[in-house]
Parts: sequence; C-alpha cells; structure tokens
Amino acid sequence: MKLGITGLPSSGKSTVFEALTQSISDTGHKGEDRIGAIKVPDSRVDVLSDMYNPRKTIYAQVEYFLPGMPGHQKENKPDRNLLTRVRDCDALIHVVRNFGGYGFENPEPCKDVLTLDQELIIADLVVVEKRLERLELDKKRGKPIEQEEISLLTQCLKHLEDEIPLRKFPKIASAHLLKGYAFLSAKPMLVLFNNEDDDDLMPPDKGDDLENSMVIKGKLEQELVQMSDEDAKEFLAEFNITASAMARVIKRSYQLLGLISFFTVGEDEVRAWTIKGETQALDAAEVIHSDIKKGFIRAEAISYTDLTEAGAYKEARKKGTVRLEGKTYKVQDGDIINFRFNV
Ligand SMILES: Nc1nc2c(ncn2[C@@H]2O[C@H](COP(=O)(O)OP(=O)(O)OP(=O)(O)O)[C@@H](O)[C@H]2O)c(=O)[nH]1
Ligand SMILES: [Mg+2]
Repeated sequence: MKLGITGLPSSGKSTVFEALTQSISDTGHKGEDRIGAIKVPDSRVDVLSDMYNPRKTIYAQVEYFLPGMPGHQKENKPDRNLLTRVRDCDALIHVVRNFGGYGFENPEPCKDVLTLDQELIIADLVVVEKRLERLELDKKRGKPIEQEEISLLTQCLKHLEDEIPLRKFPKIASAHLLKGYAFLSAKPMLVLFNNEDDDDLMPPDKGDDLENSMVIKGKLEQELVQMSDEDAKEFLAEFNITASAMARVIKRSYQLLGLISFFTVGEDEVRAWTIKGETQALDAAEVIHSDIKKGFIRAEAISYTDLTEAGAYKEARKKGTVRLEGKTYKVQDGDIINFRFNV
C-alpha cells in the first residue's frame, strides 16, 4: 500500500517528502524517484511494548512515493507525466502551496486544489472515452462485452464531464470492474495546505466539501528533521508547533488507505499487523503466516481498551473480556489476537 505525493510545481512536495520520511538529500534528487517506508506512530504499540517488554517491537508501516521530475516546471500546472506516475499508488497526498516569499506569486491554495482535481479528471476522461469507444467497436463486431462495465464507465463519463472527481462516488470508486483502470480521481486523497511558518490557519475560502485536509508547515518540519533533539525542542516551542504534525499526517495516511491494525504480543515480540477494515479473522491470520490460516482453530481476541483496563492479560481473562472468535469474526482496529492453529 503506498501513497503518491502530487502537487503543482514548487508547492513543497520534496520538502514534505523529506519531513515525512526523515530523509534529507544533499543532491536535490530532482530527477530521481524517491520512496520511503515509514513506521506509523501508535501509542498503543508503545503501551503494549511497556507491558510485555519484548525483544522486538514492530510498528505498522506506510510507504510514500515521490516521482522524480527531471527538468524545471514553469507552468503552474501539475505535469501530466507526474500524474501518470502515481497511477499505481493506492492514495494521493496533494501538497498545496500556501506560502509566499521571494520569487513566488501570492498563494491561491483553494484554486490550486481545483486545478489539480481538474488535471486528475482530464486524465481519467481520456481513459474512459478511449475504453468506451473500444467497447462500442467490439459490440459492433459481435464480440462478447460486459454490459455492467459499459454502464459503470458511462456513469464515470457523466461525472467526469460534470467535473466531479470519482472519489465522490464511493460505489464507483470501489467498483471491482473498474479496478484495472486505476482512475486517479477515484483515489482517496489527503490535501496538505503547506503554510507559512507563522500561519496556523486553514485557507479561509476552503469549502466544506473538502473532507480530507490538514494544515502543515513543511519547511519547519523538514528543518526539524535535521536537528538534534535538544535544538528541536527549543525550535518547537519557538514556533508553537507540535512535534506530531508529521505523525498526524502519517496516521491520516493510514486511515486514508482504509487500513487498521491488530496486534500480537509476547515476550519475544510486540507487533502491529496491517489489514483492511472488515477483514475476517481467517484472512487476518494469513497476514501472519499461511500455515495459521490453513490450520486455523480459533482466534483469542481482546480489545486494546479491555486489556489496558484490566492491566494484564491474566486479569482480563479473569474478568472474561478475552473472547474466542471464529473464522468469520471481523477483526477490529486495536484487537490483540492470539491465533490458535494446528498444522
Ligand atoms: N515559506 C515556506 N517555504 C517552503 C515551504 N515548503 C517548501 N518551501 C520552499 O519552497 C520551495 C519549493 O519547495 P520544494 O519542496 O522543492 O517543492 P516541490 O513541489 O518539490 O518543487 P518541484 O519539485 O520543483 O515541483 C523551496 O525553496 C522550499 O524551501 C513552506 O512550508 N514554507
Ligand atoms: Mg521537488
């Protein structure tokens, strides 16, 4: 599962990538693809780790992808090429310039949000129109065609012609028959307003229909990455920012991908495992090992809250909050699971 970073030229994409992944480049990396796997901060894992004192503690991860852009982009438009490069990402992070300064026009963040959306929409329109033409042709030639696919694509065409991104239509965005097209405007998207150092506010003209957005200060966050802990502390106080701005972006990224965590615990290892929401116990078992799925007997599960309230697993057992669940149990975010299996 990976998130692609997009945005208009000079919006702060590289800056944000570096702040998120805590990787600074001295060469500029302009032309190169950059990819970074980042652990997802999770206080529950910290607490469980304190409880079990394991040899290893493993957090969930998300991956960020920043396509390399050789050459200089002058136009205030996202490069078409850049957009096709994020087609195989599962979600998008849209970095929006909300800072000014030397060499920059005044920021127009809300306009930029629309501009990028329009580019995503145009890219999808091209795909839909081509495909529909193709299917019409096949139909004329008497080839068997999937009527449902035509119907779905026709709906896409209408929405895109109305300039509405497909992510606004959950049924279409999640339609199995459309998966292969990897529509850009259907991907979940988090908008990051990249603010001036002393500006904490959302752009005032931000409409209500932008459900996934946050304010960040990319430049400060990136500088923070390069500092010693002591300097960082002072710096944070001075600029009135919380150390967790990037942590919040990472957590939001995880949610944006529709991912949840369950945990396994023990003296050897406390570990967060990543699954899609609504995953059943049997499939969650497979994430750990195919043998556990094959030999699945039961899942011994307890919620994070129940465990921490009881203080220890033994106590929770006495209180009866440890449950025995079967194959079809829908694993909940924060469940601590012990799979019983037999191979
Ligand atoms: N004041 C301010 N400047 C920023 C911020 N984020 C980035 N910048 C500056 O804006 C310029 C562009 O930032 P980059 O991160 O290179 O932007 P980009 O989107 O990767 O740019 P291209 O790859 O050229 O399209 C750099 O000079 C950054 O230092 C911010 O939050 N505040
Ligand atoms: Mg860049």
